[in-house]
Amino acid sequence: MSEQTDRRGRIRPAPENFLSRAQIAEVSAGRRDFLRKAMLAASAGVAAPAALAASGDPAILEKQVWGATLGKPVASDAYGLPSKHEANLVRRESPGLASVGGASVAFTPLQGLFGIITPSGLHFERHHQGWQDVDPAKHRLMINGLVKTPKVYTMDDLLRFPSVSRIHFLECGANSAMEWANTAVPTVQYTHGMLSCSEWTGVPLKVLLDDCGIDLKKAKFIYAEGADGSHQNRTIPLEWALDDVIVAYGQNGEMLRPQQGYPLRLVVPGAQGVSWIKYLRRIEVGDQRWNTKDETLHYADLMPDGSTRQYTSVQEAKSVITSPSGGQVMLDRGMHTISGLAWSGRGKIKRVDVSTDGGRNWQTASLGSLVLDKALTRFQLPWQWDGGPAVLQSRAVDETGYVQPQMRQLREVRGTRSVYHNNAIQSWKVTETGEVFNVQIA
Ligand SMILES: Nc1nc2c(c(=O)[nH]1)N[C@H]1C(S)=C(S)[C@@H](COP(=O)(O)O)O[C@H]1N2
Ligand SMILES: [Mo]
Repeated sequence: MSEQTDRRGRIRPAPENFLSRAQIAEVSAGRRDFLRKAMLAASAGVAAPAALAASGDPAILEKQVWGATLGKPVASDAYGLPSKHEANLVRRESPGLASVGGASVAFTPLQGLFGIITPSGLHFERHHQGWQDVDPAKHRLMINGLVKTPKVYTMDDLLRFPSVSRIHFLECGANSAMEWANTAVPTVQYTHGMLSCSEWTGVPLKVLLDDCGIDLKKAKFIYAEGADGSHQNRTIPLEWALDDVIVAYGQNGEMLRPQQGYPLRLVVPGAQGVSWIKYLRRIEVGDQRWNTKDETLHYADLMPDGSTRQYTSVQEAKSVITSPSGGQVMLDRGMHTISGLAWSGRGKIKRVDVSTDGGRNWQTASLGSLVLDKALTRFQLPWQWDGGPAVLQSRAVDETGYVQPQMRQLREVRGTRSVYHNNAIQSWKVTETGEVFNVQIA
């Protein structure tokens, strides 16, 4: 395991993968001991900046190999990759979650990211029947149903339309699904990592529907379908289709990654991930919901009385502290910065409150410079850690006034056997030894 990655300030990175609590404690105890000794030896009573030089820190005093040798030539004809020191920061599959890799999920390492954009190579992946590298020359999009002229578009056809580029989050409706009954996974990568945010580029769906002459008197819904083996499909209300839905080919300035649906996917801002059809091949316009197998049972809410609540496609306001977060270790007391992400499928984030005492007292966090509609929003709060136990929480409020619920409030309505749409407040417990654990408090 590399110690260089997903670190923030004086916080040790989360363990590479599932470790038991005992294992986490063991690893971190050894590491902390080492650092404490090193720091004691280094700082004995000297003022901060001078302390480094006086301590004889070789990292600043000695000439390093990169200052004494010729650097490597330009990386021509090659796609640039992150530093080898960042090799620990990768998507990971939660062990035991799915038995088949083609019907699984690889989670985004939220604990190691800055700002609001997810690097494309770290965007979470969720496939129902594996991913494909579709040949764009053979890919087509058909629009049919309640339109004057059904059409079949090539990728070249689509690239001739004026495009829009918008930043939106994409969250699977099953994000945080394991946590309904109790805590199940140790790190934010697994509790919240079915969440990513990109700049998406493509043609507004409205433009294409107009191009085909949509029958606005009769049309009420659209149906979208993927070209992969799962033929993932979903009904989407026409109001959304005519509002901000994009037929997208671009992701963060380049073509979509194959795992994200190259060469074409639907972007349905604010809706749960399953509506964002990848490898998009067909859109049909109709006057009622299709109620296909996928949308009737999956990504719908099992209620305590055994009934299924359908059509809850909007991802309600949610937030999570990504640093410090589960599995990380605080190396010393004093100044830290609590940092995290907030988002709402209903619009912009208005405010994020942060508590360090399990919800008794709240402070308003500062929001990053970009506060966008249906996008991840970065929040921060300076925190003096006195070395005592603490429970860190964040609570998002969106522009509709909706307040992110406590787990207890959500369970009162949804019970403990639900799967989808868990947007409860997340709690991280910081112990006196600096370890951070995923906990649920009453
Ligand atoms: N064609 C197709 N589209 C799909 C899926 C799929 O398996 N096939 N999975 C859906 C689900 S459940 C989610 S959460 C998102 C995940 O998108 P990502 O893999 O780009 O993160 O894609 C959706 N669109
Ligand atoms: Mo999903």
